Amino acid sequence: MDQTMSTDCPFCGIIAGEIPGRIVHETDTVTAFLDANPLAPGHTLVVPNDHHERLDELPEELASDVFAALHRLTPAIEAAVDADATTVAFNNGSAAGQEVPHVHGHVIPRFEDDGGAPIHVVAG
Ligand code: D5M
Repeated sequence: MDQTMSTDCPFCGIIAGEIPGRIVHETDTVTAFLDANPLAPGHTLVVPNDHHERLDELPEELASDVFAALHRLTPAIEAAVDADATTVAFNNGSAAGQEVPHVHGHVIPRFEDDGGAPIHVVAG
């Protein structure tokens, strides 16, 4: 795969196979892997393979690929953990809680009995 990498980015390392990651889906442009600090079982991150820090820095076609992966994966993740719904969110910039500077969509399974409260997607 031809990947635009940033050397000190953990997500680039996972995509390149240099850092262990629990990858659940990959294409030439997008990879999905389990979050190391899950807010619910099945919490998954969907990332473009090329390193870009913020959503608006993605070429439009790559943004479409990320959304297409979210579209495909969200029901599959719900089914895998028997969830009733999902919270799908991007922290876009450090002031929004983005800790890893590589665009990533969180897919967080939600359950009828989890209270339905809004989730603040910040690493802890
Ligand atoms: O969320 C960053 C998320 O990335 C946070 O939920 C932990 C997760 N994380 C950090 N490092 C790893 C590795 N190496 N594998 C899997 N998941 C990881 P943010 O939106 O930036 O606050």
